[in-house]
Amino acid sequence: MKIGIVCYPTFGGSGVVATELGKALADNGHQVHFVTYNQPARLDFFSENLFYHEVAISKYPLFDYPPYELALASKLVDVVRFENLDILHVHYAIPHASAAFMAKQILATYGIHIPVVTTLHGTDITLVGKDRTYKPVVTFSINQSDGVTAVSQNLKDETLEFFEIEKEIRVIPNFIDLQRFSMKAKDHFKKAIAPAGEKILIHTSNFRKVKRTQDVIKVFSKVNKVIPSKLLMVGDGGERSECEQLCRDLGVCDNVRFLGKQEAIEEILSVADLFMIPSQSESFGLAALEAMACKVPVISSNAGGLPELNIDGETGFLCDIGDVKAMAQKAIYILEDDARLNQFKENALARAKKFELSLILPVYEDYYREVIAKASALA
Ligand code: GMT
Repeated sequence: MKIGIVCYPTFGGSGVVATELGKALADNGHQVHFVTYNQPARLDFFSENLFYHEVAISKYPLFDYPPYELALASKLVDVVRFENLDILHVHYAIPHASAAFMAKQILATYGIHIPVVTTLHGTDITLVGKDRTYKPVVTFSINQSDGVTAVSQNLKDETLEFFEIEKEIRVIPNFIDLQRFSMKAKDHFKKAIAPAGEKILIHTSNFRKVKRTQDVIKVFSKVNKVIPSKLLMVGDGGERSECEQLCRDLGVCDNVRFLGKQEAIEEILSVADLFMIPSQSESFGLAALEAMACKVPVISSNAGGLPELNIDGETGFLCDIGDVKAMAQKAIYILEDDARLNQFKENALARAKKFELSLILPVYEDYYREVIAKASALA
C-alpha cells in the first residue's frame, strides 16, 4: 500500500506512535509518506520506502495566526495526487482530521477518492476536543473519517460519551518494539546514579500539568525516607521548574536528577527499578509501556486507559489520582523485598509482550485494507 501519515513531529506520544508505525509499515514493504511541518523526531535515517513532505507555512504579515490547517490540506492534496496514495492516516484529531477532510473534498473534484483513517490519541479528545471552541469541528471530522481508531477502550468510551459519534471506533492499542525497548546491561550508568546500590525510581514525560509531575516528587520524598533511593526525572516542559522548587522545599535535591529530553530512553529505563506515572488523564500511557518493556514495574494513577495496561498487584499498582500516600506505600511494598521486586519486573515484561509491534502492525494493515475496500465500494 501507499500510505500517507500525518502527525505532530514532536517527542509526544502521538508523534512517536505515528512515526514508529510508519517505520514498521515501510519495513514491511509499504511506501510511507509523512506529511508534517518538521522532520519527525524518530525519523532521522534513510529508508527507500520512507518519504517526508514538509508543510511550509506562509509568514505573510496579515496572518497573526498562520493558517497551518490550510497549508496542510493543500500539501495533502499534492502528495495524494502526485504520489498516488491509497490511504491517509492522520494522528490526533486537531487539526489533522479536519485538514484531511478538506483535502478529501478537494481531491474529489479531481475524481480522486482517498479514504481517511483518524487515530484518536487522548488529549485531542480528553482536553482539547471537549473544549467548546473545537468540539463541533472534532465531532464533524471524526464522523467524516472513513475509519476511526482509539488507543484504548477508555478513550473510545470517553469519545462516545462526549461527542455525537456516528462512526464505529476500533480500539487499536499503542505498541512497543521489544528489539529496541529491552533491558540493556548499563551497570556503569547504574553505579554512577546509585553508587551505594540505592533503588532507582524514574518518571518520563513532557512535564505538562496533566502528568501531575509534582506528585512524582511527593511520592519519592516519602519513599526516600524508608528506602535508600534516587529519582530520575526525564523530559522537559512547563512544570519542570515547579518540580525543581518542590525538590528544594522537600529537601530531596541530592537524590533527584533532572535529565532533560533524552533520545536513548531505553538505556535510562534499563537501570530503573520503578516507574511512576500519576497522571490526571492518560488515554493509554505509552511511557509506562516503554518502562515495562525494560522490566520496570509501574506505580500509576487509575486514570483513563492506564488500568488496561498496568495490572494492579501484578505489573505494579493503580492508585486514585493525587493519592500520593497510597502511591508511596505501594512503591515501598514493591521495593522493600528484592524477590518481590524481581517478580514484579518479570510480570511487567510479560505484560509488555502483549503489545509487541509484530502483533499490532498486522491489525493496522488489516484495518487499512478494510477501510480501503469499504470506501472503494461506495465510490
Ligand atoms: O502524553 C502526552 O502528553 C502526549 C500525548 C500526545 O497526544 O501525543 O500522548 C497521548 O497519546 C499517546 C499515544 O497514543 C498515549 O500513550 C498517551 O497516553 C496520550 N496522553 C494522554 O492521554 C495524556
